[in-house]
Amino acid sequence: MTLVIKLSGRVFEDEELIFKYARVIKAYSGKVGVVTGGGEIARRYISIAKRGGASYTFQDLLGIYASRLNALLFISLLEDACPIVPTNIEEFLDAWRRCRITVTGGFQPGQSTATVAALVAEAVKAPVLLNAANIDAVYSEDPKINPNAKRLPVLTYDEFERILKSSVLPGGYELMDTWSISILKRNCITTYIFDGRKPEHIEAVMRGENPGSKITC
Ligand code: U5P
Repeated sequence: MTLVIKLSGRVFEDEELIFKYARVIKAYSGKVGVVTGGGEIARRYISIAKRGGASYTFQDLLGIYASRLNALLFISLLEDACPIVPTNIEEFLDAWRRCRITVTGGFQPGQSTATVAALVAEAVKAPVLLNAANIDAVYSEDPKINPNAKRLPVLTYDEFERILKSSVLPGGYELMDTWSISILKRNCITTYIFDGRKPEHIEAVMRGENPGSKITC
């Protein structure tokens, strides 16, 4: 099966975790598309640019370049990944045709890497998108604000959209942005959101388990 996975930028803050993900992806026998988030580098650079009065365009571009740096780091750990980081969907598809593993970061300002992951999943006709997130599942409310928030193992995109209060500012996207949801919804691609600190959850999803939240149309 074709595997499309979005790696939260937070993964790149833990060296051992990066190596573990590289091992899991190497061991997978099928075609893989990986989308890397911008993480701490993106947030730090965006914050400096913002303080200095830079436009949202430049703030987003810094986030995009940070996510590409994470993509290149990941590529460097995989022998059979395409050596270039695609910068748009056409370049992604070109790499996808030539290589078993294609790793990419951001594409263009105004969106998050969740939208890139949705566009990639759509383009390669992936039935599912795996989101190794910085939260272990979707909750009825932000569990950091309300500790009694309910964990939701299964939900629809409509329910997810109602819960999600995503900002559209550079570096401010949580979990997923609304554009990514509309792309996943129009293709009926199932999304699995799980704790990005647990690479073993990829295999769990492949075995038909649901280690976090499963979102369907
Ligand atoms: N970003 C974009 N376009 C993309 C991907 C990312 O503008 O296609 C920017 C956003 O500012 C985003 C940041 O918040 O890079 C880091 O990506 P993410 O880790 O938030 O997905």
